[in-house]
Amino acid sequence: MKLYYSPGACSLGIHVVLEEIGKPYELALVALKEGAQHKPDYLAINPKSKVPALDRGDGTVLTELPVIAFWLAKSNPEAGLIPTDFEGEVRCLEMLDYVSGTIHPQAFTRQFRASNFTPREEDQPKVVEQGKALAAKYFDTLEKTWKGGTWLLPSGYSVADAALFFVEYWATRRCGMTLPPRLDAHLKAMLARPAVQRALAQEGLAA
Ligand SMILES: N[C@@H](CCC(=O)N[C@@H](CS)C(=O)NCC(=O)O)C(=O)O
Repeated sequence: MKLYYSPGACSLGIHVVLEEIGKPYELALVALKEGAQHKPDYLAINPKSKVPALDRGDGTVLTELPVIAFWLAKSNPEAGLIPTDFEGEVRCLEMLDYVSGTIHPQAFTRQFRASNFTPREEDQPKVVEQGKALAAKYFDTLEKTWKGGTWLLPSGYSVADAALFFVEYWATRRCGMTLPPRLDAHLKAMLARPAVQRALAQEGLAA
């Protein structure tokens, strides 16, 4: 397997999952800041110009973080990264989707790439403010509806935790946010996991 990633991008969530699984894989750098995602070499891998993408080693490539996380968890059941009952699995997918489909684009892409949301440069600070407000609102929703203990789901650690981790990491390390108590404890618990520490170190990121 080969993970196409960029340091500190959402691909960090999949990097953590691969480290949790512990099977051999390669990392392939896609330097987003240099526009590598738009170059023909990478478009041949992922025509959507995004990371993460996972080459599964059989000539096929998967894209979209929730789908990659789901596939990795289901094809490595011994790693115990997804609930085994149907309802638990559905709740896990629900969380993956909330992080990747709502929190990532609405709260954080607004802050990191305001120009994607408005053609007028003078409106960009407003877009960033909206992103900050939405991040606080979404994290507050998670805090109030938290059903797990240390981990997000009551069934225990799962790929949903790896997904929540990358937005918590952005919030605190890139955006200077203070997380509500359960999420703060969750981030600390994630940072204590050897798999997370290895993924951060391999990407050259501080814990
Ligand atoms: N829906 C995709 C979104 C992935 C995504 O937005 N990745 C960002 C990095 S965090 C990216 O590759 N951005 C490059 C660009 O937009 O040019 C997923 O969840 O995997």
